[in-house]
Amino acid sequence: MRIDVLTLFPGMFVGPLDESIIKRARESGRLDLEIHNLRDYTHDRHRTVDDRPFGGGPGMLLKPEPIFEAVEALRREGTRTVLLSPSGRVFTQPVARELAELPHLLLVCGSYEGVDERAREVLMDDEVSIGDYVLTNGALPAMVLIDAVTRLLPGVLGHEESAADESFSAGVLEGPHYTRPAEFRGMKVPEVLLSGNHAEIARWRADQARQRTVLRRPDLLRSGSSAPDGE
Ligand code: 9D3
Repeated sequence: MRIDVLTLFPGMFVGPLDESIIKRARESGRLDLEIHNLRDYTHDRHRTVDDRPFGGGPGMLLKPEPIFEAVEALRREGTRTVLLSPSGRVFTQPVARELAELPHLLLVCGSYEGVDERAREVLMDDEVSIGDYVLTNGALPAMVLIDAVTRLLPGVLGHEESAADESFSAGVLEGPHYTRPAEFRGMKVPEVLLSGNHAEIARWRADQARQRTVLRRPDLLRSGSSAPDGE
């Protein structure tokens, strides 16, 4: 998959996307990722990307000209142009799966108070928020999206990791896990896990997961759907 990112803060993307699984996905060619500076698509001597809102009000808006130039230069046939914005549809695992099917994402990071409505209306195919809290700009949300989408691309995760996903995320939280030693600072691993009784272990785990979900995320149980990841 090809992903292009348009941002005012390209430096924020250095580091997080150069580690671990994303790094491997890039090295193997399964993810082709490029970061672009919106300022490179300006023509005035101050490289102006923002301006004050007509009608007044707080903050600044991204002006349309650089966004139009950049998006028109970077998109092609089959591109999904996605604006990261607090007003977007909320990013969930089903949305990640939907985007992972596409050949090319062009992610446009919102900044300041937002973008000129004409750029949103004409250029954006989709608009995504990562949740109901206020961030300073759309760069971290873009990285969250890239991370969630990349691990779904064919061949990026090992078979064990991806299979684990399917069976354990069926609408409940995970229960507790333990590794060696069997006793640590007086704290013992639950006896059942050492018993070798796999049917009883499975029952215990399912019960622990259900209890934890009732306590922490009752919304997951009441939401109706029993499909994996809440689809
Ligand atoms: C005064 C209204 N604010 C919206 C709640 C304005 C505003 C705040 C923060 C406009 C943009 C931003 C910067 N945030 C993003 O661009 C953003 C974001 C977020 O803040 N939370 C969750 N997801 C996202 S995706 C992009």
